[in-house]
Amino acid sequence: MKKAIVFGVTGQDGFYLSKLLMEKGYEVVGVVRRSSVDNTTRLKTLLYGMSITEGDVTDPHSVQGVISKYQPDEVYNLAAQSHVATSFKQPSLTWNVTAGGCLNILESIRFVKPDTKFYQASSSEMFGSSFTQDLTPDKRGFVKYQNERTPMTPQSPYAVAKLAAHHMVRLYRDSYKLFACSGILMNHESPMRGENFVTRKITKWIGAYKAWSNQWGDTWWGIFHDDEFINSNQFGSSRFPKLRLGNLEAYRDWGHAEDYCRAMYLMMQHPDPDDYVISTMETHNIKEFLELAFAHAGLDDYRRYITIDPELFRPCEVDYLNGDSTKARKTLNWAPKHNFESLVKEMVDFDTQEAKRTG
Ligand code: NAP
Ligand code: G4F
Repeated sequence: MKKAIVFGVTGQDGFYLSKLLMEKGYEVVGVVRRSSVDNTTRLKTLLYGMSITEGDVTDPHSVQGVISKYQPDEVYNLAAQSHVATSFKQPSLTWNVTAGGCLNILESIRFVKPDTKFYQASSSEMFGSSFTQDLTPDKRGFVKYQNERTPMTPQSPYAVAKLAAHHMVRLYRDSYKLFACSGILMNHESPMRGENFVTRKITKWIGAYKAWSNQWGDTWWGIFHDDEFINSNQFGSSRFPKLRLGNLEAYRDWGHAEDYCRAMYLMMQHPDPDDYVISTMETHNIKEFLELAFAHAGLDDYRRYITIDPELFRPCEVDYLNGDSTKARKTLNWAPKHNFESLVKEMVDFDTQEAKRTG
């Protein structure tokens, strides 16, 4: 039986990766940091089949202790301060967890068990403002994309930290001959997505709004909108806050976390360690996400339900991500099973059911 340690097991990808590894017959050890309230809620359906141990990637002793104790075949580093906007407010913490954490794991593997395979969760945020540009086949326009050869110009403290970790992985692979690989993953979402990322923020809001309007909105006089609230009548007897969003113009290549965790696993099974871009090869802006999500929920024009909050704009933005994952598709025989439309619908349906269930 192979043994895998997963750092960052309590996050979105921790859930899908642990589930996959357990289905493949692995013994999975999840590393959970100390918290004053339970942070293993995403894992509730998996906990009976895995071991949980305490550790924090910023603490080299705890990292080394876990690797010494469990002597893993594979280590996956999903741990990060992963919110881009937060990284502008907490750059030191982001650096320590996201860059330093990766280094602590690499060093522990080097000293304790150098034949351990290592996966690093690199990010398409590292491309920042960069893209590669080719003429379209009819030579009338250009197609813009990012692949393994695209230069990287990170636009946030998070992306700078991820890029430092990414280079560290390459260095440990080249200099110490560790089996160390990085997945340069484009945005990936699911019903397990953190609630303050834009996709889940939208679908959570839709679920909550539908639950509210089932109770208050189905009256003959209809509902009344002002700038901040949707009101059940002109007196605002019951009010529901509008969905507050920032920049709606940015393009993201949104995939499903389940597909992307399968790509992580495949990278670790390939005979040679390498870096791979993982993407759907399709890009949409936030307005397109909103249009599809609201239409699927049976709501009319999304613009009536949102309010733009300048506080939610970032000091620097990544305007355009569109991954070219040809290398992973050819070398790892990987392809996504979900698409943009099925992803959006799954998230809306999940959050609508959840809001109904929890009242
Ligand atoms: P996530 O939901 O934010 O999960 C991050 C995980 O890191 C959580 O388990 C968190 O624990 C843990 N963590 C944070 N600080 C830690 C520390 N000091 N020590 C140990 N663990 C710590 O992120 P995700 O969406 O699953 O993404 C997984 C990884 O892929 C992250 O590294 C992210 O940066 C990267 N990535 C994500 C995407 C994407 O679109 N999802 C794309 C590219 C790369 P708590 O639960 O206790 O907070
Ligand atoms: O959902 P987001 O916060 O994701 P972002 O910044 O692209 O980062 C995610 O993907 C990266 C991979 O490319 C990961 F490495 C990273 O860990 C994370 O998982 O924001 C997406 C877009 C941005 O352009 C943002 O400005 O949505 C825009 N946006 C507009 N209103 C908003 C909001 N983002 C958030 N979080 N909240 C808003 O209200």
